[in-house]
Amino acid sequence: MLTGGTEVKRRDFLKTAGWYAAGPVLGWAAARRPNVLVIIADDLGYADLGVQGCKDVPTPHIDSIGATGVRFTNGYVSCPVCSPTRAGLMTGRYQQRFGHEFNPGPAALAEEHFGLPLTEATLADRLKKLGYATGMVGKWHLGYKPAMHPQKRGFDEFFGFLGGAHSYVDAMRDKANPILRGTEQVNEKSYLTDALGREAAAFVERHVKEPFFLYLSFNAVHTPMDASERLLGRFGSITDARRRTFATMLASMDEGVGQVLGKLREHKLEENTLIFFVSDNGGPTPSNTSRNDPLRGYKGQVLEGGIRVPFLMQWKGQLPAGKVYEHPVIALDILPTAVVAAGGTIPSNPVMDGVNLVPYVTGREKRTPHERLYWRFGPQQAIRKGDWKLARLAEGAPQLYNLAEDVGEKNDLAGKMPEKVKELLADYGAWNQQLMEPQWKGRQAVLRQERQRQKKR
Ligand SMILES: [Ca+2]
Repeated sequence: MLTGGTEVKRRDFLKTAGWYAAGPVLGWAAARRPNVLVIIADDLGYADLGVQGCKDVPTPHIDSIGATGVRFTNGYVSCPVCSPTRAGLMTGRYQQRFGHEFNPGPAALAEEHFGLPLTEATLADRLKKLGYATGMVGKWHLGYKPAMHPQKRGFDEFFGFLGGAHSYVDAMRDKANPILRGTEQVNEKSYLTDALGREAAAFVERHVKEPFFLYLSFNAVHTPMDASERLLGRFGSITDARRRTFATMLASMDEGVGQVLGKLREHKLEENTLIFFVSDNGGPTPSNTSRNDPLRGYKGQVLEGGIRVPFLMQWKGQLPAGKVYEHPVIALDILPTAVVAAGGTIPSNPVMDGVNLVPYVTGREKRTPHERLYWRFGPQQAIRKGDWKLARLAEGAPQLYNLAEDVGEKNDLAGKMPEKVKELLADYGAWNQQLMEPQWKGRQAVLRQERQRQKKR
């Protein structure tokens, strides 16, 4: 919680920065800079929201973000798994530029130097510099070591856990990955997703009088499949037990989002808050029953089902309501959009890959935000250029799809269109040259190594 002293300093800063004078001159409707709320879901598939076509689990609160603002139908993340996507989102940069290509594996087995490199400025660092109160609630997954802790990466406050997954019902189950408030372990008794909603709403309540940035990072609907007992009765009509569990996990997250949105409404902050909702990767259908239809593929793959996700943005009064935006966007865009909205600027060095989305969704800028988008995840590679997508999976030749005609990536045109394949490979190669080698091994390699070590003993 902020002390009085910090608040005074923040007010002084705002005066020095000339904010109070600059606002009206620049024509901003709001009397102060917008709050920034970034909500990220974990392993939520493209079709896992009501507004995205989900029929058996209502998600009215999350859906309302798209209804009050913008829903992106071609919204991507920069990796089909958790940690690298978050590294991209937190920096606005393709994470392979700084070697953050893979998940680390479980906390106890992760490589010593795993974590978002300290050379990178996070969204929290940038907004804190602009005088924002910054808080994070939920899953971090960007480093386990003390130097990588959220409160060392720009966040004033932290409630959550450092690992990649967590039990929802037993705070003490994973000794290497406890629930923390700041750096102190907490024996949380509530269902974890309920607790994250509670903490996020409390953060808003504490900071209604100043610009704030809240990063609300749910681990729902990632495994383990722990049902919310409280919500099971609501889904009695779902006969499949795992799907019923999933429904409670998703419903609890929707309620948590509702709590935070309700808090913003209560304090009349809706028109002064920029909100994003994304999932960190596509749904891993076999493990949690999530759905990616009509897309092909799952979490872990550079097919659309692994990288195209629910992607919503709201800024009431500033952005059109109920707009559906179809040009491709990517979670890397969240940082520049937020920093510019906060009155900051984006230096050109180091390279920023995301763009400010506001002029695009208001229609002031007619071009597409990204001529090309790229993915590299170990041996998997992909590029999207206009409607064309070239994807090389872990094995086999590159596949070429026209996503405007074939969103399900069923009709591989690579054999018929060698010139297009060549063009996209050359574009991909030019991007790939700018990247670093991965700075640690992927989760699978870590687990394989551990199995071999166990065998030798
Ligand atoms: Ca994930």
